[in-house]
Amino acid sequence: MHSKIEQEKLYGAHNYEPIPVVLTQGSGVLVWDEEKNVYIDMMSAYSAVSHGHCHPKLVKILQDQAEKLAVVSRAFYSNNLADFLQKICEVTGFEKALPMNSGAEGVETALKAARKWAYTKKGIAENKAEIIVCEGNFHGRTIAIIGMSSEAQYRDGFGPFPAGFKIIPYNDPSQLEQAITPNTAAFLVEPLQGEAGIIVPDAGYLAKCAEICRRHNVLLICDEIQTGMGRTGKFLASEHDNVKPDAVILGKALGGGLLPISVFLTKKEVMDVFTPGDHGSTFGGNPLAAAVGKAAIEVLFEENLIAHSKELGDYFLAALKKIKSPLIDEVRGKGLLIGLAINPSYYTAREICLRLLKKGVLTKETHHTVIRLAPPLIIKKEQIDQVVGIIKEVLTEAVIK
Ligand code: IF1
Repeated sequence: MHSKIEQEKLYGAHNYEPIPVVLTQGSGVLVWDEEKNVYIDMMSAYSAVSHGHCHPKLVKILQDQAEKLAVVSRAFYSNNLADFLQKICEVTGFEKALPMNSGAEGVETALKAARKWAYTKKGIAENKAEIIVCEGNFHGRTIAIIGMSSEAQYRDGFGPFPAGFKIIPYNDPSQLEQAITPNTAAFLVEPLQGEAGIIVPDAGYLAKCAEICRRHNVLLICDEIQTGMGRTGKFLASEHDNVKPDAVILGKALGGGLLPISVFLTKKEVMDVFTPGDHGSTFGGNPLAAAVGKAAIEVLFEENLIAHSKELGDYFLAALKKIKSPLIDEVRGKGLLIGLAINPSYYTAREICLRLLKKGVLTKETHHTVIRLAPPLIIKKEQIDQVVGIIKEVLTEAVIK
């Protein structure tokens, strides 16, 4: 067994079962392991590395800012936070932004804002606010967030959980209508479900939910931590349904593949529920994050990565759909967020991922049967062709086995 793997197992919590490869370096779409084997990265760190590994412009901005001013807390103003907040508001069309660090912190911020808005603006009785989420949701790992998860493993052993959450089936607007009560504050939903296995809802699903929410004065909050920042071929995945949610959470790629940055975006009426001291974070909106976050947005547009994600995603999806193999149950996705569902009667997705690893394609399974194919948005057509060829090889060899 690899000494680094042994060492990590000796000292680290066993809260993951990583694919057995020890990465040492990354550049663009490529990563290298200790034996200098090179891999095409089809995971992008769960869509946090959309700009490619160690993007030169973003690394430079990180270095320059780190030598100037990195962390001061929000006890004071800093000269570049305002520029980041203005940029993210202008790009998304929201009036207000609240910067945090991890995606889960961004989601917790949204939950708190929705509840306080329910009490102070909608007139729901104190402690009676309800928030609706979907089966198969993934919004993070805090107690409140796993409290609204439908995944037993994420909940087992961590109770008790906060009240005030309802779970409805995904991709069925009538279920939302039925679940809403006078105490409903918000509906929190992923435009595509990532962790559930890259589940793409029917076209128009989000638009119908938006109409229902509007009619019942319920906040529509989209978790775009994984689907945002151009991943699905639009800046926000909610744009595919021409929906402008009441609020959005961004994370992952907002950090440019270099550091954790998340942000809660909404209209003034909602954000104004926060008064000084209500909510915060030591690192939220720090000068380093503000510099990198603003640049991460700028690079997406400068390098035309959003349109590229759509074009290359459509190309990738079409190529995968052409593969004829009994091992493939389904190919689905949008932009460069694609899931390859493997027929479990043949292999687990992990077994296929291990075979892909041997041929230089790095990815991981989600939910036992789905292989995630979500490369950095900078990927070139030739690299997609290479990956498709390797997938074909692996599936052909696996059938013969
Ligand atoms: C893990 C996958 C899981 C997210 C959405 C919020 C968060 C995430 C839509 C929280 C985070 C990560 C977490 C990581 C594996 C990965 C993941 F969907 F991307 F594959 F787990 F479902 N909303 N997703 O996808 O953001 O606090 O992590 O910054 O926890 O194992 P975070």
